[in-house]
Amino acid sequence: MSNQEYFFDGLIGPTHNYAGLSFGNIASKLHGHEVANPRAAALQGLAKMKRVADLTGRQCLLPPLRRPRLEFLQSLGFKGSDAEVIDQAYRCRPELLAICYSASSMWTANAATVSPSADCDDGRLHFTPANLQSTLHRSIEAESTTHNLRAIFNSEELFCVHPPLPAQGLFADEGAANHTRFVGAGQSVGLEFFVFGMPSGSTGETPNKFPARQTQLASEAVARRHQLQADRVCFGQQNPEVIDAGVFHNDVIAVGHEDVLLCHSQAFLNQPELLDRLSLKFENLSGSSLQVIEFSESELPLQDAVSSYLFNSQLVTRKDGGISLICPVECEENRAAKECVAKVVEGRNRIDDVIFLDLRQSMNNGGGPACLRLRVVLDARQQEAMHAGVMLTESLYGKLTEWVGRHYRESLSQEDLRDPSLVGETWEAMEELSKILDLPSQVLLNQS
Ligand code: SUG
Repeated sequence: MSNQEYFFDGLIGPTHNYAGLSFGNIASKLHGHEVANPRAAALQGLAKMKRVADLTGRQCLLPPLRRPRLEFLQSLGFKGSDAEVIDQAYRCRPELLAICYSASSMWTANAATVSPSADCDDGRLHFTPANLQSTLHRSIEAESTTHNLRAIFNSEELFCVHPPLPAQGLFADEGAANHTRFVGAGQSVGLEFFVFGMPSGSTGETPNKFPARQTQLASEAVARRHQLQADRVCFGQQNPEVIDAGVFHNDVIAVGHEDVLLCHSQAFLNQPELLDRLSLKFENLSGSSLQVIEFSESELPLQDAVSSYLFNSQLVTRKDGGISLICPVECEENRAAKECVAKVVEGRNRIDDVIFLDLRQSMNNGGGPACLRLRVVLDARQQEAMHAGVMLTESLYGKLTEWVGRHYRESLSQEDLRDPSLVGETWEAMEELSKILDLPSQVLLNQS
């Protein structure tokens, strides 16, 4: 067993809903206040996990965070029984109730930034859970995510789960959605590419319309904490114009895997210079060249890139060594995106297969295949040491689909969030999940 990349998808929680909470995320705004189907959402997510498990044998999951987070409402002055707190919040500020119910932890590309031990000076695998400062509903994920990662990767000798960065705008951090690791064939040390939207200082170019959710200061701090030498790191800035067009995370406009980078020609600021710098660093580190597959505005207009989520496809190396591109079905329905997919698969590169998946429940909140997974490269000892209960086996898949069928509603509107019976229903599901995943219920319900 050598170093291998594992995919940790977020198990979609029972309170998945459309609250229109993410400013700058076009799908979230467009579908805000529609009626969600949590059961379909979870089954779509599990079907993706099963497909990747069959292709790679390396699929795991992260549990949903316990919702509603009533402590959040209590900290804002809502008092009384659970039912009273919920009722007051709904009547006074329904958006605060939606925040404490959000299932947004499903997008585990935002759970943390991960540096495999081969890249880090102390030889440990480093995680920095994202503080998700830019949106209130996501900022309440950070503490519980840290807790869960520590329970799953529970060896200080092999893993280092840092606390999130300071909870402050200057350190706004959205995790692996703005981080890509490239590695040459047969190599263990990789080049870590950090992309930020907000430069430090007062002179750089910034978006006008929508927020930049990742700061340069945060990306630099994560690289420092993870003990990455300068030859293993490259920093770049997102093009502010694409942020204003709805690219709220870099993984909406670029995806990298092994020695391949697939991106739009407008993804980055000063793109030609940045890609030269990235390619040179990669060549110096790995002795081989980086394959950049770029689509221009005429091949794929920015608007189609954002609506189809082509660049949020997931690239996975299969057991047979080929690479599959896992796209949302929206790419099959968009003519320009479909043509680009065909070019990728027919081109001279290792991506030789495409799979279109229906992830519409997540997509309608702006979360595609790549948003739903966190990549963790583990060596043999780390594979042995991590909590085995989160590995998606055939049997776990069966148990989880059955569990979803018993506990999840088929319809959840904003109005439904005021129903106090949703609290008990959800917590009961989480109690049972802790048994299925063999994780203490104090961990899943964060009662410790
Ligand atoms: O942070 N949507 C998420 C989508 C995250 C996608 N992740 C990556 N690109 N890696 C977000 O904007 C919407 C929730 C709502 O509106 O109900 C939301 O949080």
